Amino acid sequence: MDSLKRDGYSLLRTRLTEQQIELLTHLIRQECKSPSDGIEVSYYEDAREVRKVGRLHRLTVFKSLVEELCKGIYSDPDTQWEIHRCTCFRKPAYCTTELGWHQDSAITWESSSQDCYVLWIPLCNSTTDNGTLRVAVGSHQGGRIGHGNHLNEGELQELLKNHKTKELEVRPGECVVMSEYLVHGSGPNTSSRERLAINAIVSPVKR
Ligand SMILES: O=C(O)CCC(=O)C(=O)O
Repeated sequence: MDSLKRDGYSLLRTRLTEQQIELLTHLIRQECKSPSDGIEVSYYEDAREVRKVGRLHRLTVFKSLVEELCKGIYSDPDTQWEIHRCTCFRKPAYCTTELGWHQDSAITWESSSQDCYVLWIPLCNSTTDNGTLRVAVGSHQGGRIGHGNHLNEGELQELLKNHKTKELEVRPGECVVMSEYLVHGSGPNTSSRERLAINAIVSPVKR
């Protein structure tokens, strides 16, 4: 996966089936109505638009499907994977909120000392009009910026001088793998359909 090294992201060869997509979509909608023990349902930052469903890896089905997708990261099928976070962002139709540019790595995060990857898996067709993932190509090469996670305005302006941004169009169940240092975010959903996507921070278990 040369593009993962060079650009900081790549499309995995593993993907979810239609039945798996339907199941996960159904479970996420249920969790939003009535969260199971340990699942966190909140809003993204102050925006009372974007629903954030966190700790989804506590549900066996999410855990095992994410582990299955991880097999596409390394060619060694015996690698075991640890899931640090698994979250869904649910953007309703005509939602103006954007997820700001950030890295999925921060000095204070428990997982930050390991070799981490981020998986991003839309459960619907993810396009430029419904708030798909946007990336700053190659931005992982500088490692963690400041303390990591959200970039301040100065850091962002500096970064955008040196890196092109790209909106990734991804089909349902396909999986984008990113470096934990890749600067990314997502746009507003101007379409008439809800946009659901899950992401997971994973690392290989050291043996
Ligand atoms: O699903 C999205 O809109 C973006 C998710 C994301 O950037 C993240 O969870 O780090």
